[in-house]
Amino acid sequence: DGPSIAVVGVTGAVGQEFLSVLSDRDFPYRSIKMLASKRSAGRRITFEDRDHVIEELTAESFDGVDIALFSAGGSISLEFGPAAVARGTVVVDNSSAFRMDENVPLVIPEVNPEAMRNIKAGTGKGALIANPNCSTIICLMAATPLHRRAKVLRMVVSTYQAASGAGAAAMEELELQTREVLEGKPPTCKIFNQQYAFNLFSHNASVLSNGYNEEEMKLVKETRKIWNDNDVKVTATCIRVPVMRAHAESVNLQFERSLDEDTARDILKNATGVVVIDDRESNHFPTPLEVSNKDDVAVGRIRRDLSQDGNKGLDIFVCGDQIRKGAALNAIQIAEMLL
Ligand code: 11C
Repeated sequence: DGPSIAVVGVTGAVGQEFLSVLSDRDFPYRSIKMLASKRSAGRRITFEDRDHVIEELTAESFDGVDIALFSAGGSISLEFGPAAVARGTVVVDNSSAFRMDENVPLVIPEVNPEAMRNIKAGTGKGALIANPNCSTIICLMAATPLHRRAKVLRMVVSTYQAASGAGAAAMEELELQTREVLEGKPPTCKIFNQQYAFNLFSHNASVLSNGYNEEEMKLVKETRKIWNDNDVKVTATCIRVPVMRAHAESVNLQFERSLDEDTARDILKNATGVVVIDDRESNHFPTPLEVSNKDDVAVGRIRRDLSQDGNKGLDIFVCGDQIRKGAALNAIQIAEMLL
C-alpha cells in the first residue's frame, strides 16, 4: 500500500540518496519508478531487493504517480515539473527552479510545515513543493529555534561547503585531484576551473552585479521566505572547501530580545533534528566528518558575541550532511507530510 512514487535524477548523488533515505525510513510506497535521462535509460538498479530498470524521463512518466522526487537540475524541473503537476502528481523539487515562486511552498519540515498544510498526495490534485538550498536548510535548522525565542534581526553567514553540493562528478574530481597532487601530477580541473584539493575558493555559483554570488543570495532570499519575514537582514559569504559531503557554516546572530548562551544551548539541545556538540574543555565541536551520513545537524561554538551589547548577539558553528538533510532527507520528510 502507500503512494506510487517516482525518483527523477536517480543516478545522481541526491537521487541515490533519495533511495537510501526511503529505505532507511521505511517510506511506504506501492510502486516506485526510477527516472533519468536517455543516457541512463535501460540501466538496471537493485533497490530493496528488487530489480528496477531506469526509464527515460518523459511527461508521460508521471501518469498515475502520486509523489515525484526531483533532483536533476533546474532545467529538468522547469520542463517536467509542471507536466507532472498537470497529471495530478505532487512534486518535491530539489532544484532552485521554483523556490522563489510565491505559489510554491519552500519547506523545511522542522521549521515551516504550515507552508504546505493544504497539500496532500494521491488526491489527483498536483502541486509543487520546493526543497530549499542545502546551505539554507543547514543554517535554519540551527537558527530557527533561537529565532523563535528571541527574533533574529540580522544574520551573518560564512559557509565552508563540500564537494557534494556540486554533484557526484565534483566529489570524484576532489578525490582524483587529491591523488594527483600527492603524486606530484597536475590536477585535473574539469568541474571547477581551479585546483580544489588542498585549496579553497569562493563558491562556483555565478557572481551577480551586486557582488554576491547566487549561492549567497539564496541564503538571503530563502531565509526571508521560510521565516515569512521580509525584514530579516541576512548577508553571506559562501566558500567551497575540499570536504566530501557535509557543509559547515559560521552563523552570527543579532536578536531583538535578550538570549544568553546557556539558554540558547538548552533550546538547541531540545530542538528536533539538531544535536549540540559544544565541549570547550576538550575543544570538541561539530565537524563535517562527524555529521556525514547523519540526519541531524550539529551545532557548537555557542557563545555570546562580544561585539554586541548585552545578550543580543550569539555566534554558532553548524555542520550538516549536504546530501542528506541538505537535500534528500528534507525532501523525503516533506513527502512523509503529504501522506
Ligand atoms: C552547493 N548549494 O552546495 C549548492 C548546490 O540551489 O540547489 C545546490 C544548488 C541549489 O554547491
